[in-house]
Amino acid sequence: MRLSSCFMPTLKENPAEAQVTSHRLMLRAGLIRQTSAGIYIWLPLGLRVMRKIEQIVREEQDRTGALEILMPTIQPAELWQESGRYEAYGKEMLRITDRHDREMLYGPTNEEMITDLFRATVKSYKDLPLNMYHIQWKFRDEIRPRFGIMRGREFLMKDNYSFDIDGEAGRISYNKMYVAYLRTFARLGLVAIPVRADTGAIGGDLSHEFQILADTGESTLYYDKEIENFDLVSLTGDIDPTTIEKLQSLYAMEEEKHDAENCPVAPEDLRCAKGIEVGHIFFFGTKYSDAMNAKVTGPDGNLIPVEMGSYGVGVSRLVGALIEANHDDNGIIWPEAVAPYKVGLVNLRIKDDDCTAACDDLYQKLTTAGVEVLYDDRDMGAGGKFADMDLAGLPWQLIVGPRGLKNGVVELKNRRTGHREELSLSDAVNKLGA
Ligand code: P5A
Repeated sequence: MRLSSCFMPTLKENPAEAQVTSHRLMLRAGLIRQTSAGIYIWLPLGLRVMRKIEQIVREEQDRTGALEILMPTIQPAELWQESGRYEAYGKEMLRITDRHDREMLYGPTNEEMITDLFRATVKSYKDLPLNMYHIQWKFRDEIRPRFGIMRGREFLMKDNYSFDIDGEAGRISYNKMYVAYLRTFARLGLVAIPVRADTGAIGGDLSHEFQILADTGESTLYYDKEIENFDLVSLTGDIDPTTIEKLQSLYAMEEEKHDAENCPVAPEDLRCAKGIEVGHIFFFGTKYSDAMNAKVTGPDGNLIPVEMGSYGVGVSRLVGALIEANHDDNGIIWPEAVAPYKVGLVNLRIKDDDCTAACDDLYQKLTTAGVEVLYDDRDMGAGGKFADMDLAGLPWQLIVGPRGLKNGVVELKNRRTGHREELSLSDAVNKLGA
């Protein structure tokens, strides 16, 4: 993509409304624009990052055998009246009336809708286990939307729902998701601490939140430092049940539930850190299947209410959380797995024919090799170009100027380490294309 034809409205100044780094950088780097409180337009670069996160989340779901569907954003009120949550959800639910005066709502989550799908279509235990997910926009009329897309009103969530014949099978599904979440966050380059959680509006008795560590996190966590020894980032193979049990038995609590006096962890082994909740999983058994009469025939012919769990990843929130975990004073530092482009190609002298010919050639060769390149072909000073590249946070900067070209070299800078090296043009293509 040529920057001259890309839409990347950057801001020089820090926007006054942004309190946290990720919000500030997302606005400054031209990733999002607010349209009303907690509602945003995703601009080209921001959208590319979100799509990459979505794809990693999708691949890890598909790996577990979960099936992708797409449920609508608008739901009928009746389903929520059946489950009892229509009143209970209160003002956080955006209620809509259609032209026939039917009560509808913009979905804050989809337990009711999928339970309705299930009861209408699945009749026998032989069709279980079943796990379906979708990646869809949600609306929650948060009382205090803040931190940009981290606590938005409209946000993108991956949510899935498991159906099992009994509690034991339900817990196996739960643990499968638990592992899939650890894998997903590890692929995003994040350390996510699984914390025992309350089940709140979703319900049930078993629940974990996945919290990534960041100083600007909204929650304060206390956890056994053993958890770090698990090296969560490299826990990407198949994890055996004993390891999962061990991990789940380790102490990790939010501040509100942490009781310093009765904490089972010795003070020297206890860690305290701020976290951002990027995922939340629930096993709630028959809460919705009882309320909505979702039953299957068991092996003996009796009708059995199905055991369910639901599992959510904050896909749009992850864009902000990733920035909180990956930035410096100059801007964003995208992990390669989610970077909007891998390489920023900086043409230092657009008016110099040789320089521009060399850049055009590099752009073409890299693109042909399948490398995603953002080519800064704008006619402006080097200082502004360097500042924009650092702000945008692409993992590699390939800097091309007339002086280097005289010696047949270009400069390659690693955004994270700041390391620079001079390379021949062909070595640069080979290195970045590898
Ligand atoms: C689980 C999936 C649920 O809604 N039902 C379906 C369950 N869980 S949850 O914890 O309420 O939300 C799941 C994840 O969504 C993200 N999230 C948000 N992201 C941005 N803005 C918000 N206002 C917001 N609310 C929730 C979080 O990452 C959360 O873990």
